[in-house]
Order: sequence, then structure tokens, then C-alpha cells
Amino acid sequence: MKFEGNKIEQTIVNKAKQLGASLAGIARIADLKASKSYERYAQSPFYETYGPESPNYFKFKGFKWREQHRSVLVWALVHPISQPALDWWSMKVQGFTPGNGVMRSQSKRLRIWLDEALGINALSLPYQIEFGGAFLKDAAHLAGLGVIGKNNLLVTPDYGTRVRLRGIFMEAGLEPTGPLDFDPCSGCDQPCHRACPRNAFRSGAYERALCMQENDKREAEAEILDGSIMGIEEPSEVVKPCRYCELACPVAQGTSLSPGDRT
Ligand code: B12
Ligand code: SF4
Ligand code: SF4
Repeated sequence: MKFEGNKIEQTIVNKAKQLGASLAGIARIADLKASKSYERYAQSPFYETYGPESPNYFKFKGFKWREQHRSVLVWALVHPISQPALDWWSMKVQGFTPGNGVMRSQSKRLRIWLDEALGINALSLPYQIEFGGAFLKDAAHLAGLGVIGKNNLLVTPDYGTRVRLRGIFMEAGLEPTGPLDFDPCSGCDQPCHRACPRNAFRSGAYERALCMQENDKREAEAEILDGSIMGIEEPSEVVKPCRYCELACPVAQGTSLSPGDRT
């Protein structure tokens, strides 16, 4: 990660880690706007409630991208296989998943600290794009947390692809901490593609519609689980999203899942 002479950037990244981030970095918003996901999204938008033409856009204007926002702080929280519930969805959980709940609270504390300690106005980004969130894999790539792998996910040198992301926009023109010189997919025989139950990489690239089929099925199969599993008081309906392409990636894990390992 590039830091030479960039004291503020290093201070911010260190603070994020002190508050529990597994990885953290900074990217320029101008670079994020020019990134691959925004380029793709502009060609075929799929969030009905998002975009200047949408009647709902101004409802969320508190989250609108503003000229003053020049940098994005993006951080990762590791989601190890030993803690699957971090990733499970319940409408009764703050932030919807226990992992997202942790990151939401980190976000709030970081935003307040940026203002109080450094005088930087900041905006905690919501997770959902349609409510003003940003494409976080691209932000994390630009900030040097990892690279976009053949599984269409961020692959990091330290935790592989088993991380979740969160971002904060900052009214400060900071130096980017990435990207990283890291190429895990060259020479890999792509267990991530073989692991997919929907063959969503059949064309060689990720196909959203096929992945959605699997995740829609899982939503329909939601089960009632005890509150203690999700860190809440009462039982709730829980959805377990698919992670096969993520868990199959051997980077920083030493093992990979093959299709026969599916449960
Ligand atoms: C909507 C959404 C979904 C939807 C739609 C997915 C989709 N990709 O379209 C569904 C429900 C299907 C889904 C599935 C999953 N998701 Co999801 N999803 C999101 C969300 C909210 C927005 C993503 C989005 O709409 N992207 C827009 C489209 C245009 O981009 P894209 O298809 O994702 O891929 C782009 C990049 O890969 C980029 N790209 C490709 N090559 C390169 C190279 C470079 C250099 C760069 C910069 C970019 C780049 O170009 C692609 C577009 O062509 C993000 C959170 C966020 N705010 O970013 C999480 C997020 C991307 N999802 C995440 C995860 C983990 C998953 C799942 C494993 C399910 C799960 N357990 O949560 C699967 C994995 C599917 C896969 N292999 O991509 C994580 C990714 C973490 C990581 N390590 O990367 C995120 C960041 C959420 C989080 N909590 O941290 N997801
Ligand atoms: S999340 Fe599951 S269905 Fe979607 S691409 Fe990955 S393995 Fe395939
Ligand atoms: S399994 Fe191999 S090809 Fe797939 S993302 Fe990981 S390193 Fe890249």
C-alpha cells in the first residue's frame, strides 16, 4: 500500500483498523466514477429507483453524490468460513446481516472521528446502490485492498475473497492508497467457476441473472432461526446467500471447495 509522505491517509487507514477493519484504503471519487462497474452500469442500468431520471432519486438526496466529496474510504471485514452467520440476512437484524451491522457501526464511529479529529466532513454510504451506495469492489480495487478476480469478487492477498466491504465519502482530496500489484487468477484453474451451482460463469464471465436465480431460490427457502444465532433477542426468518464462488477461491485459505463439497 502506497503511503510515502501521506500522513493523513495513513492516519485514517490506521484508525479504520483500530476500529476493527481487517483492511482499509482510500481512492479518488473521480477514479471511482470512471471505474468498470459504473461504465457497465451506464450501458444497462438495473436499479429502477436509482439515477437522475428516476422519480425516487431526489427522495434520497441526502445521499446524492456531491462535488465536495473527493475521496472514498473503503474498508473490509473478514468473513471467515467458521462464522457463516455474519453473512446471513434477517429483516430483524440491524443492517440486515450481523456482519453489515458491525460495519455500520464502524462507519458511524469513523465518520464522527473524521469530523472531530481531522475536520473532514464525511458521509457514511448505505449498502444498497439504489439508496445512494457506491460500487464498493471497484472502490476497494482502486484503494489497493485487492483485485477483481475471475469470480467477479474482490480477492485480497491476506484474506482472499472472504471479505465484506463498506465505504465513506470524504470532503477531502486525499492520495489513493492503491491499486495493488497482485495477480492471483493467472495460472489458477478457476475452482470458483466450477463451484457455481447455476453455472453462472458459463460464458467465461459472471452472469448476474443466473446468480440471481440461485439467490432468489435461497430467499424463498428462508428458515426461522433462534435469535441467539443472529445476535438478536427473538427468532427470525433468515436467508443464507450463496457463497460457493467465494469459498472456492484458494487465495490465502490453503484449501478450495469443489462442487462435491456442496451441502
Ligand atoms: C446487488 C449486489 C448483488 C446482487 C447482484 C450482483 C451483481 N454483481 O450484479 C446479487 C444478490 C446477485 C449478489 C450476489 C453476490 N454478492 Co453482492 N452485492 C451487490 C451490491 C449491493 C451491488 C453490486 C452491483 O450491483 N454491482 C454492479 C455491477 C455493474 O457490477 P458487477 O457485476 O458486480 O461486476 C463488476 C466488477 O466486477 C467490475 N470489474 C470486472 N473486472 C474488473 C477489473 C477492474 C480492474 C475493476 C476496477 C473492476 C472490474 O466490472 C463488473 C461489471 O462489469 C454490492 C455492494 C456494493 N454496494 O457494491 C454487493 C457485493 C458486491 N456482493 C458481495 C457478495 C459477497 C456477494 C455474494 C458472494 C453473495 C453473498 N454471500 O453476499 C454473491 C457473489 C456473486 C458474484 N460472483 O459476483 C460483496 C463482495 C465482497 C467481495 N469480496 O468482493 C459486496 C461488495 C457486498 C458486501 N457485503 O461487501 N450481489
Ligand atoms: S454466488 Fe453462487 S450462484 Fe452466484 S455466481 Fe457465486 S456460486 Fe454462482
Ligand atoms: S479461484 Fe482462482 S480464478 Fe477464481 S478468483 Fe480465486 S484465484 Fe481467481
